[in-house]
Order: sequence, then C-alpha cells, then structure tokens
Amino acid sequence: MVLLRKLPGMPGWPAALGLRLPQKFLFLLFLSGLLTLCFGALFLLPDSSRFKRLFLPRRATASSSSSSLRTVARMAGPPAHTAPGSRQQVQGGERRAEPATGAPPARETRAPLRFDYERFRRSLRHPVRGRRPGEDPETRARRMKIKEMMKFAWDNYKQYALGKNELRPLTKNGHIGNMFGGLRGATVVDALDTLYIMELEEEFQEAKKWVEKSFDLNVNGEASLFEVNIRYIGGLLAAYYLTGEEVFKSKALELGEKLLPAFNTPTGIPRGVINLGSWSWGWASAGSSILAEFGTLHLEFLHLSELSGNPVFAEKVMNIRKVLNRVEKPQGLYPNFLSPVTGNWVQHHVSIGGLGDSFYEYLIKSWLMSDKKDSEAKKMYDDALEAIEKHLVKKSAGGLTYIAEWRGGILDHKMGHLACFSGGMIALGAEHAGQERKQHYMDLAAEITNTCHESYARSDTKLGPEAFRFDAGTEAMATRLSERYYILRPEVVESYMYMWRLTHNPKYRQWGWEVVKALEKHCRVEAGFSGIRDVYTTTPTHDNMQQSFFLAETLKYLYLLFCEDDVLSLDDWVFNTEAHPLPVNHTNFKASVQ
Ligand code: DMJ
Repeated sequence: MVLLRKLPGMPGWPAALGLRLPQKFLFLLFLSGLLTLCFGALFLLPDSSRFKRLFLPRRATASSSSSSLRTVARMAGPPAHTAPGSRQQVQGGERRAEPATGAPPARETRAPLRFDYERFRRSLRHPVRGRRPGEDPETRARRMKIKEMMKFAWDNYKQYALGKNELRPLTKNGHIGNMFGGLRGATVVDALDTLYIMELEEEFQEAKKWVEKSFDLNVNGEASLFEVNIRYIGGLLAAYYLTGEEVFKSKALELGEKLLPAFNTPTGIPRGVINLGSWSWGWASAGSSILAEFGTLHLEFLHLSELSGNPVFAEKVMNIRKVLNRVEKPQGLYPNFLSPVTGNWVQHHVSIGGLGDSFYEYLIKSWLMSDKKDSEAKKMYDDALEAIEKHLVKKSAGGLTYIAEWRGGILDHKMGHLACFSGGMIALGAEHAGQERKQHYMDLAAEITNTCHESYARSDTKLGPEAFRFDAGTEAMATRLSERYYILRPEVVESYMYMWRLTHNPKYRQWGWEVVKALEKHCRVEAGFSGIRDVYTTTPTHDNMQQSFFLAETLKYLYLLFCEDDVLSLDDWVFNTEAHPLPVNHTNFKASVQ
C-alpha cells in the first residue's frame, strides 16, 4: 500500500496509468496475489532455509536441522547405506533408532543433535596411542629412532619455515608454492596428528598454538581442491578426533564451507581448482576434472557433515558417486579425466598410480569407515579391482607382478611410485573378500609390495625412483632420467605398514628399517630432510624440499610399522590418503543438545 501512496504533486500511479475504478480494483487484487506468492515461495522453495531462519522462531529451525541429519543418514549410502552416526546403535544400554530408509516421521519432535565427542571416544575399541608392556627392545629402539627423525624434521621446519608451507632444508628458508591458494602452514597441519601419536607433546602444542593464533582462512588465491582437502581438512579433522580440541573442528568446518563453490558445475563434479577468495565464482580452472581428485573427497566430506550436522557435504560427494555410477566404463575401467560439464570421460587413460590412485583407495575405505554398511562403495571397489586385475596386472619376465597403465587399450609397462600404495590397499580389501578371494588378493598384495620393494632394492641409495618400468629387459628400474628422483614419498612404506599389520611377516619391518637407514644416509641434511634427484647414485644431489607429506605420511607409517597393532588400530580408524586417521563409525555419536 505504501507503494501506492500518492506523492505530493503526483497522481497515484494506477491513476497515472489512466485506470478506472474496477480496473484499479483488479490491479490491486493482482498485486496482493503476487505479494502473497512471493512470500510463500520463501517458505516453500527447497533452498529457502536461510530465509526461514529470519522469519521463524528458533525452535522451528532447530527441528529442521535435526531432520537434515537424518537426510545425511539416508543419503550417505545405499538402501542400508548410512552415514556416520546414523545407524541403529546400542551403547550404554541406550538404543537410538534412526530410519535408514523410508518415510520420515510425520512430525519432528526430537531436540536437535550435536556431535558427542565423549561418546565417540568411548566407542573406540583400542586406546589410540601409548606404550605396550613386554615389547622387544629392538622394535622400541627403532620406533624411537623414527620419533627422533620426526622431531628433527619438525624442529627445523619450526626454526626456519614456521608458517610457510614447506621447509627448504638446504637454503634454510620456507617454501609457499601455488597449491594451497594463499593458505599457509601446510606442514603444521599435516604434522599435527603425527606429533600427537608420537607423543611429542611440546611440539604438538607448538603446532596447535600456530593453528589457533596464525592459521588464517581469509585468503585469496587458486588452490587445489584435492590438496586442500586431503592435507588441511584431513589434518584438522584427525587432530580434532584425536584430541577433542574445538579449534581443529571449527577450522575444518570453516574451510570446508569455502570448498563448496567448486561443485557449482553442470554435473556437480567439482573442478580441480578453487578460488578461496569470497568474491569469486569459486572454481577457477577450465578443462577436465581428475578422477583421483574428485574421487578423493568422500571420507573427509562425510565427516564434515557428521561434525557440522549439515548434509550439504555428504550430498556433494554422493552426487559424484551417482555420476560415476551412471557413466559407461570402458572394460569396467575408470579413465582418469572426466568433463565436469558433460559428465563424460575426456580420454581413455587409466592408471592406479597418479591421476587415478586414491579414487580406488577411497572406495574401499568408504566402506570400512561406514562400519561396512556402505555396500555400494564396496561393490564399486570390487568391480574396479576385478577390471584392473583383468586388464592391467602383469607379470614381468623375471617374475615380478606389476600394475601397468592403460591408454585406450594399449598398455604402458610402467609403474609409478604413487601406485605402490596399492599393495596396502589390496591387502586391506582382501581382509573382507570372501574366503577363497581373500587368499588370492593377499597374494596379489604381497606380490605388488614385493615389486615395489625391488624398485628400492635395485637402486644404489635403496630408495625408489618416481617411476619404474618393465620393458626392453628392464625390471623395476627407471629408464628415463626424469623418473629417477625420490621426493620423500610414503607409498612404499605405507604398503609395508598394512602388510605388516595384516600378515605379521617380519620382512616388512625389515624392509621398513632399510628405508629408515637410507633416509638417514641420503636425505638427512643439516637442517631437515630433503628429496634427492637420482636414486641411482650414492652421492645424490638434493632437491632442497622437505615435503609436508613426509611428516604426515612417511614418518607416521614408519612409526606405526614399529608399533603394536592397537596404536591407531585398523578396527577404529581409516587413514585418509594423506595418512590422517578418521574414525570408523561404530556408533551413533550424536547426543541431544541440552
Ligand atoms: C600425498 O599427498 C598423498 O598420498 C596423495 O594421495 C598422493 N601423493 C602424495 C605423496 O606422495
């Protein structure tokens, strides 16, 4: 009505339009109908919850958040698929039933739920760290040596590069790089859980203090969605689950929100690069998305939904799975590049090493993390592994089993260092294959791990090259100068750790100890650890880079190799692809908000 008030000296505007009385009446009727419709739309359209909060009393919005938790529960897995914290749970005599499928109750009466950290800690089947009685002194001494290496790597980073992303140990300064879009402290966040697990208390407090006081999320710049997710989100989530310190949780959630615009594509398949600034379109790169990048978000994003109560993170990754399930797979294989616009493969290059690797890892780990409820992930993993075995697994003339790469049907007989994680992954999956498949997959895992060990054993430094080949008489050695480097990567010791835990064959500890000695001899320099440019010379030149994953992964897996099995037990934890432990959902961690 205010709109229609006559301004001094002006006719009312219906009158100005020259309308007569009945027309004016009809016009007003139309206008009030329009207003009612707009107001109603605020409440009825699916994305209107933000507006609702403006108009509805608090209590009513709380109940909608509670039902959104159940939405996560229904979404995060197929039929019986359930998301973290969403299944039937018996603990301390309490049974909380959540509808896994089916219609929600007609009226929401329950109070909203929050993540209950204490309940989660009580749900763990093993203590996360600590000494075990009666262990042999040599194992303990080796573990202590690895702890000393971690302290050395951390102390030098702290002294020369604190707040930068990585340490340059030769020039004694920091490196920022261009992967993290203005975020800093990659080494701090990557190191948090390793420091905690190794009981480096003072160092852990130093790292925590940096996160509290200096970790700035208001940054601008183009970042890799994948790297930010696996290192920062993974590192913060793990630190929260291990310690219960709220600062890690709130930083993880805040950063998680900043990643969401990457999913604004026609298919919902995220682009690889995200602009972290607030006034941008979110994503920054054109071109195709990479399987190992958009396929390596699932574990962290389910936990972001779990901790925040906001289903949006789980929705995003469940949509990725839907697109992947829909698209046709050549020979059952997943090519490495997909268009985020059309949802079709861009070219037919398949690899279990770089570009493909952690997609497969996250399928089996999604199933394990769901406490074996997410059977869709398990099936996708089983089918993918079957196709890989059929088309890519080969045996060399010298009897070494390896996984080749596939380019539109033509095999490239090369295996990257990155692909060496697959020994551990296949062993982890074998545990849960049917009885006769179990032994088959354990054998395959052992053979691949052995091949990766050979790539180390055949070098002069006893460290492995970036890629090794099986052609023209070559077996498990790099043939190109550009593939001879070692940048402190973890994948081989990662497989040793899983193989040790799952078989207790002492050779895996022995092989791990060889790596420790080689790292000390060739990579330790005055101010930290450095990668080397050529593993086939005993006087290698250094690349002047202490990668953050050396602290997150390489040293953590080596340390765990010399721990008892119940330290970060595989019953309770899955490791994300940066070795950050995320809990298996044994229980419903939610409690009513008081
Ligand atoms: C790590 O950042 C992760 O393991 C990732 O999945 C692949 N590569 C590096 C370490 O080599």
